[in-house]
Amino acid sequence: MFDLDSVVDLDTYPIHRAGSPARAELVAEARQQMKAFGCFRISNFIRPEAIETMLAEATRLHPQTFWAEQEHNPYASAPDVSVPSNHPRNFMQRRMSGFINSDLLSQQSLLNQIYNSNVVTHFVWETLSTDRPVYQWADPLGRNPYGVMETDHYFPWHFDGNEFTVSILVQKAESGGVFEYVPDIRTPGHENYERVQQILEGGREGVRELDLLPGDLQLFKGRFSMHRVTRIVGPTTRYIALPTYVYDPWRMNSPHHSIQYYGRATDAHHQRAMVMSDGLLD
Ligand SMILES: O=C(O)CCC(=O)C(=O)O
Ligand SMILES: [Fe+2]
Repeated sequence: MFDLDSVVDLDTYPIHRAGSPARAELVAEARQQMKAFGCFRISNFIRPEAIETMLAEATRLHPQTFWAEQEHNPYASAPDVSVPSNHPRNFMQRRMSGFINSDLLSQQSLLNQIYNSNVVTHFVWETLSTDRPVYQWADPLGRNPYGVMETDHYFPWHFDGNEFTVSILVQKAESGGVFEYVPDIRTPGHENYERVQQILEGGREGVRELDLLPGDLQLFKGRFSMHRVTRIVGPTTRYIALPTYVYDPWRMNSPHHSIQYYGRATDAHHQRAMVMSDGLLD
């Protein structure tokens, strides 16, 4: 039987007590951060013992990491010959990073337990100030993987296939590995290619940095806020748990996106490939 209290510091952050003043205060603070910065962070949300257990799991699964060293555009979509070569859709960046795909986690995995917790999902939903329901994702590979990055690895600017991502740093790199993002640079129906191109070409206007610490909970809008992870310096592997949340639990990453990030696409990815209902590129 999963005990949320052994993982989340429910004494400080009683997310399980719907209606309690402490929870209402936490939700209000998270919403305020989300509105102001397009992202929020709750320090020491996950208990240190749980982080230890997650680190042991990630270390055990490390040999099964799918490593990518490849070029892709910020949408993880195929290049587009109908637009100029310097257009964001043709702006290729080299990524070196890995994932421990979600389907490698055991049922008892602490990361799976956190992800399957409806208390956590409900809390995530509430911080978003949205009247649309938010769900755990169907994507069998991308739903809650561990991101793995080693010396010199770099995760360039990109958008996610899912709307929202929680990140929980499990092990910090010695230096580098900083999460950078541009809040809400695109919105449904508006790609904002001009600003995206400025950032891809090195512009820093609107770029925010977040140097996470192990155990912090972060929530960001990966489908709308372009983001990256700066180059890893030093020998320590950076591990991060990445539970994802979506408006449409049935849809998955496009097969192209899934192959680039997670090394393969399943039959379900092919069956469910379709135009996104928000009209944005993958
Ligand atoms: O490692 C991180 O902090 C973010 C990873 C990420 O953006 C992704 O997996 O799509
Ligand atoms: Fe991402």
